[in-house]
Amino acid sequence: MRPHMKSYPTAKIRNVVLVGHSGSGKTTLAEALLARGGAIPRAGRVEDGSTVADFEPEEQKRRISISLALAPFEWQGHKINLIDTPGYADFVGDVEAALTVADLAVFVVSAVDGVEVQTEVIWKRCAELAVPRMVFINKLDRERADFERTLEHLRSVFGAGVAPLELPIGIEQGFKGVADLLSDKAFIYRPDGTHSTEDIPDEMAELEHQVHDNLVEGIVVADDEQMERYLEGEIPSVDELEHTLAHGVAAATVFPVVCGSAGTGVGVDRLADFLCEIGPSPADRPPVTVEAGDTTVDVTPDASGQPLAYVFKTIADPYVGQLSLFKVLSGTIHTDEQLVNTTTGASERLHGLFVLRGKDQTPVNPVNAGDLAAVAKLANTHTGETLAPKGTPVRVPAHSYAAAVYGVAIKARTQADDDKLSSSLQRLQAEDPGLTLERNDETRQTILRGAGETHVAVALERLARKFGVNVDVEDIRVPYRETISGAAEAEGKYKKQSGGHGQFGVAWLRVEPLPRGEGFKFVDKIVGGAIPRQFIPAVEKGIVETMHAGGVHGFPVVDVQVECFDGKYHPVDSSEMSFKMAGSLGFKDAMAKAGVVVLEPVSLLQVTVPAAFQGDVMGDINSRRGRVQGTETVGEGEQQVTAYVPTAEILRYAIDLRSMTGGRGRFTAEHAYYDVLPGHLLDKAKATLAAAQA
Ligand SMILES: Nc1nc2c(ncn2[C@@H]2O[C@H](COP(=O)(O)OP(=O)(O)O)[C@@H](O)[C@H]2O)c(=O)[nH]1
Ligand SMILES: [Mg+2]
Repeated sequence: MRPHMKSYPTAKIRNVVLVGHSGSGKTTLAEALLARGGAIPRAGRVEDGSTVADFEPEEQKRRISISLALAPFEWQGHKINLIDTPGYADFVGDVEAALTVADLAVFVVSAVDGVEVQTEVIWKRCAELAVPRMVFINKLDRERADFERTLEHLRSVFGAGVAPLELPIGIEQGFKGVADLLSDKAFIYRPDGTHSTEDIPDEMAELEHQVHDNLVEGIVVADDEQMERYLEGEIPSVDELEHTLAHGVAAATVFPVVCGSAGTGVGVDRLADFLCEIGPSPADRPPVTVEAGDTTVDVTPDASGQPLAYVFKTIADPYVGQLSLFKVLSGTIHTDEQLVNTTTGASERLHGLFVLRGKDQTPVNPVNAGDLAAVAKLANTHTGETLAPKGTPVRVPAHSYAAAVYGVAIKARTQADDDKLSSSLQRLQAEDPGLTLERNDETRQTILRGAGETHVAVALERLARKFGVNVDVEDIRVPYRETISGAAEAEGKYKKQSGGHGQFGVAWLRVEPLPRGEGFKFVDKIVGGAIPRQFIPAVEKGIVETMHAGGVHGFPVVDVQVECFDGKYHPVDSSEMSFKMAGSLGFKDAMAKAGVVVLEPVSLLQVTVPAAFQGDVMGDINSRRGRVQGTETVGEGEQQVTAYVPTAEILRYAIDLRSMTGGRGRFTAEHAYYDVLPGHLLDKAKATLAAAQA
């Protein structure tokens, strides 16, 4: 019989997300915790592609985490639902997804590299969402590891709530244990990851006492009664201190800092202890506010309440179908439960419930309020949707995704690839809503967008691996257009005499420019039957087709008014065909006489950066032919720069802004209007058109 996972009560569940900058050691720490908890026989290595969390080929190839991964393990009667997340900015969508179900975020910070950009970005997001936080200072065994510097860094960036619970004993190769500031004990580690409990070494006793006193003071201020006793000289017990501390953690006002090494195992078991002792259970968190029609309802993780599940992630699997990862917000969910997707209205039966660890599945039944589990083959359910009993139309507000700001044009390699492309991309989007897809009819390109270069590259690799669809990548072509700069008249004459009955039609046309964005206007000024009524629409049709096919430079023509004011016909030879041709020929001629200008799209660009980068960003916008419209202070020390910039100049802005600001900037860009392309750039614009037609 396959092993079953035990069902844990809400109070014994800890939903813990590991977050932080790429390379800080999250995946290695998850591995160490799983091994220590007995969930896996031994810890795998990121370098060998043998970890539980980085199981996808795209992750193993790059040696980075790309998707969130579940890594649950059992520890002292608790079930710790660890969620490993990517630290790379392109994949912040999965961090967002994990934060919607986590009750505690553990920030993994490298003692060598300190607080890095993505750590700051995610901390800020956690603060907005009021997610409880703690910090694991990692890599203390590494050369150039520095605990004090890292702690100072944490304090300066994250403020006074940062509270160290441990000090390292030894450093770099000599790192062998931690001093616990609450109990005044030293924990010295053996190679197998277990530890012995000893007295604090003499040489650090003085420092330890001082930090201990600070910590105790920091904790007791949150509790009036403890504070009073403390002022009278009584030191609360370790249990009492932990209790008060746990309240501060749940309220997201205190951020405990512990330390260790995911590589050597020092401090790892103690981190697991802390997660159980001071980490909030789902029941310790504020209720989740869900939308219920025009009002909202607060949901608490009550195991006897209505069954309610939130799907925070779906994984497209070509073999077993789609996997849906969910959190039980309330009630108890059993195998074969019949629920309704409150977004799509689809009825879904939850056939088999299981616990996911990396890619491994272990059956579980039931799943209690607060717990995380997975289910296969929900046909009509996507990321961010809610499952509820029939007649309970409640919905968890969906979380946001990083703007899809970097795009490439994709082209199916073969007809077989083309046939499967759009359905496969849709399945990929269901898994990763941070991807967008758009068809541009003017340039005849399909554009895939994501948060950055790597995001898009990974999406294409998944497309090939999961669905066998191969595409080639092309540069995005800018949809240039052309229009006229003056007014002119011309005669469009089509005459053909070939044997029997011929073709004959003449249309006199006057063209003049329309204001930008008006498109096309046809004015029928024919009087006295110079062109018979039934042929006038054909003249217009000939003009419209020519405008679409391209004007003097080959770009679609816009913003023109065409008046048809005279013409000639032949009672036998005239036909719709001849007047369509007359319209087309007359239009081309009139346009050439009127003078032509090429138009380029201009985007509204909004860039948000720390104030220190404002000057660089504005200078860079100017060098891209952009026009800054204004700047505004938004949030803490951040500036938002608004500008109009030619779209052709910002096709790779996602990459450029990241290198300009070290990943501290973000932006949105949307089409705003068309403007005249400077003459010296015409050849370049025509070259992209030529490439497209090649
Ligand atoms: N020496 C040492 N190396 C570590 C430690 N933690 C992680 N590493 C290494 O740091 C690199 C990045 O680790 P990884 O777990 O992939 O980081 P992540 O991006 O945060 O998931 C890998 O080469 C790990 O082997 C540690 O505590 N000590
Ligand atoms: Mg990782």
